[in-house]
Amino acid sequence: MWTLIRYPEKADWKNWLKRPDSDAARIRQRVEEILSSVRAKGDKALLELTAELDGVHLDRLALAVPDPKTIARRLPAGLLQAIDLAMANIRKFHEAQLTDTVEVETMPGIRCWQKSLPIESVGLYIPGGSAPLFSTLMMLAVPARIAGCRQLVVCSPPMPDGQLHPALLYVAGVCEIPVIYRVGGAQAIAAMAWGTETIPRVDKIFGPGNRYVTMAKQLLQQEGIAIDMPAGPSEVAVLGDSSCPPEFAAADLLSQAEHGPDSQVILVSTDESWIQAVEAALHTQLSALPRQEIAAHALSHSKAFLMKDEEQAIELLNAYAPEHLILACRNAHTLANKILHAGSVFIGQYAPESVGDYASGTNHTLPTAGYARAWSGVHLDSFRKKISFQELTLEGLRAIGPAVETLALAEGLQAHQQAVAIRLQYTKNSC
Ligand code: HSO
Ligand code: ZN
Repeated sequence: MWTLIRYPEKADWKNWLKRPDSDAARIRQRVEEILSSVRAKGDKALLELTAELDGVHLDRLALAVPDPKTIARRLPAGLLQAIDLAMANIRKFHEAQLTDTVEVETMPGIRCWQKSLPIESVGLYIPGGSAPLFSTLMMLAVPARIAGCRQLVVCSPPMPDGQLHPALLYVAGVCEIPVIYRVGGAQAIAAMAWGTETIPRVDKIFGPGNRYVTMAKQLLQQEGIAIDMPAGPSEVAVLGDSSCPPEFAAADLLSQAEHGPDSQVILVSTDESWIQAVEAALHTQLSALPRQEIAAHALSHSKAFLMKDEEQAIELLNAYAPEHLILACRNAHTLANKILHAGSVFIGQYAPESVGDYASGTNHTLPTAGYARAWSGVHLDSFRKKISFQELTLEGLRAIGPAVETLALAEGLQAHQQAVAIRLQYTKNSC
């Protein structure tokens, strides 16, 4: 089980809150090998790596997405309804992020505006492995379509039989994605970054993944490809007290722990007996989970913090900057205003992380590993870029010109000054 840390000294927080980072050098080396193989051999490397790493022998990567009505017949009605409900909420929340063009007259005769435009081609990486995360396709494809992206290139590792999960195909069909490329891992990221014979090159790559995928995204970012964020192993922090049944908190911690052995879960409270009750509930619930081995592994490097007071607890959580933060305590709503660094916050005991993972409407692609200090989770503008425009009348140039000339000369950039001066000279006698 986890390590319980009672009243940690502030000087030790950093150490306690460190994310595990073993093997980084080995992972980097392996990813560099994979990247150079994809660069040199394109599709051939992708097929070979899929055989070697996923144990699936394919003769081609592309799988055409059937009409959603056809795939719907292969899915239970309850699952279809749940997907439709989730997608409707994700659509609502992301459509609400469509903002108007910003336009300001900064001075008479000087009009500045900013316009959002879709990123033309986006790559969506959907993890597979032990659990096919078709919900990630809902989280990425829905906002990409709202933003108006022209091309959605989707890569996901195949299941052992070489197929893709029907729910993944259904979501793709609804989002009008004609084809999914059956490739995962660092090799999929490389393929989307550079393009291969069959996989188109994209402008920006989205999606979570294991440490190989994350490393590939980070290495390729250095070559100029845009990425959503350096998302790594999933994590949740729960701040709770006796107002929340310990079973709820235990279930939330396990929901994150079951993602993978390297997931991180953290419990914070000012009440030691409540922490002990959560631990007891964890034992009971863990033993009934199909993925108990994975969850137990994740719990073995997780931590529970007993804090002196609420203020310290919040300070610790801000220092940790968790991907998900659940406030299952009294005054949760007020405390939420004190949160400065987190990917997504769940307020009150009736807001489990699972609802945000799947269906409430918020995005589940979030910054991990403390990146929430400076990065946002995926949102509509992740799929758009902004262009600024300006238009000046002669009156505007006359008003602003002297200031620009002074600034340019102060920086020693005479050609800049000249670009203004020449116009004012030419138009001296016009009105
Ligand atoms: N908690 C994951 C997202 C997810 N959960 C997908 C279930 N499916 C990362 O935030
Ligand atoms: Zn999850």
